[in-house]
Amino acid sequence: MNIIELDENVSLTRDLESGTETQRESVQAIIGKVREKGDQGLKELTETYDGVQLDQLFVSEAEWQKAYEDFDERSLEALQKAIANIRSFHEKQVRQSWMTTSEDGTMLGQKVTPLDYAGVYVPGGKAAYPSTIMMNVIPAQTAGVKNIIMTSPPNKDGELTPAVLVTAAELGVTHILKAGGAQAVAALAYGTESVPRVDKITGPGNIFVALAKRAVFGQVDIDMIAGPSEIVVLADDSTRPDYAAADLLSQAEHDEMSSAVMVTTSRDIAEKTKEQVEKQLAELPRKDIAQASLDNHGAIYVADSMDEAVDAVNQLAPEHLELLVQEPHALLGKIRHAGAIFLGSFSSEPVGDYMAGPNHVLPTNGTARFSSPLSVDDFTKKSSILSYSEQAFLTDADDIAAIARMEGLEAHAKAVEIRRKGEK
Ligand code: HSO
Ligand code: ZN
Repeated sequence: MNIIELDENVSLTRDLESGTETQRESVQAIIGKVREKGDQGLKELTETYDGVQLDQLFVSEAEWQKAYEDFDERSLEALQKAIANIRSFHEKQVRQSWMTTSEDGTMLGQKVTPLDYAGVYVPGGKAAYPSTIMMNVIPAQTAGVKNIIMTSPPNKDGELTPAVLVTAAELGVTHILKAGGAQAVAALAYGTESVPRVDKITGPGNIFVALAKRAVFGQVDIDMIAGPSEIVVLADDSTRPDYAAADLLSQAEHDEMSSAVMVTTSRDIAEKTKEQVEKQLAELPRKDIAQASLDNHGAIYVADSMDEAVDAVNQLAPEHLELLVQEPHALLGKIRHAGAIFLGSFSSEPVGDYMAGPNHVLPTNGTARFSSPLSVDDFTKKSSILSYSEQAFLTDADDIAAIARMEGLEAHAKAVEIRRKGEK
């Protein structure tokens, strides 16, 4: 990890994979096949890409039960505690419908309605994270979505991991489709004989999943296309280098493309953190991934003042920001752009990944400038409500007609005037 004098040009943004021409073509072909052949197409594609012939597309009762037998009590308790915390946080996000009534009898409002169907994609293999299942399913359930279809690619034996099945069961998910890649996204977007068409698809995935989500956007809604994880640690001369290093590594181990950055006002802390990173890195099972991430996308920036450091943080607009400084709460007001802000020595980033309650699906690649964590709002939509009394209508009618004529839209004006004159 290099120690660099801070200048104005800091950025975390990396070129996001937009896929090759061949990948995009194959995604289109896969979507086409699922649309044309439904369940049969899905099965054929699962055989081709996952190497398994499935009789049943959905997880069976017997599979759910076996998953519990293969799962230990300690892990189950941890999951249950996390689920309770995440639920209680998201319940605070629920918005009520509202209506205002004026003296003339006008009623105006907004009606909030949950989506009917949500589809949650869960990657296969080692990246089938229980935490990500919770973070996608809970906001949907809290919003009031009645039908949640989860989908995840099966292994060569046609199975999903016990952790995925138990997490889903603990959440109350009842439908898990055994499908991955673009074919799973296509099935959710268009529906098949056995897979209902959903209204929105969320969840992370590889490049094929990302390309497929982009391709079906419009047919259905999608969440953001999440980029590799990012962390920025803001440090002063009070920061413990061992804590800072451990937290940087926690995100660097996600992916070679992840980005772990420190911005500090103290050269001494910069040097000690660099040493700690090297020492702790050597012990990690995923050291190769973390090393590659730090080599290509990691840095320790030294700033002349806290104001300059905060400006840099806002420019970086990181997914996760840790304020590992003496007075974190005093700085909070100055932070404008970050997906999640962690204050003080004990709010280590993994606290947010797993347990605290806020969502860990966060804007990456500088998009915290304009977008927000995944939330209950992502699984609802709003309808405007308008109810005019005759009195209110008569007050506004001439003005409405005037604006309509400004726009050259005579039928609009007439629709109002026909009522004003009381014509039959
Ligand atoms: N830090 C990741 C989420 C995650 N971490 C899942 C562990 N498991 C992106 O925010
Ligand atoms: Zn993480």
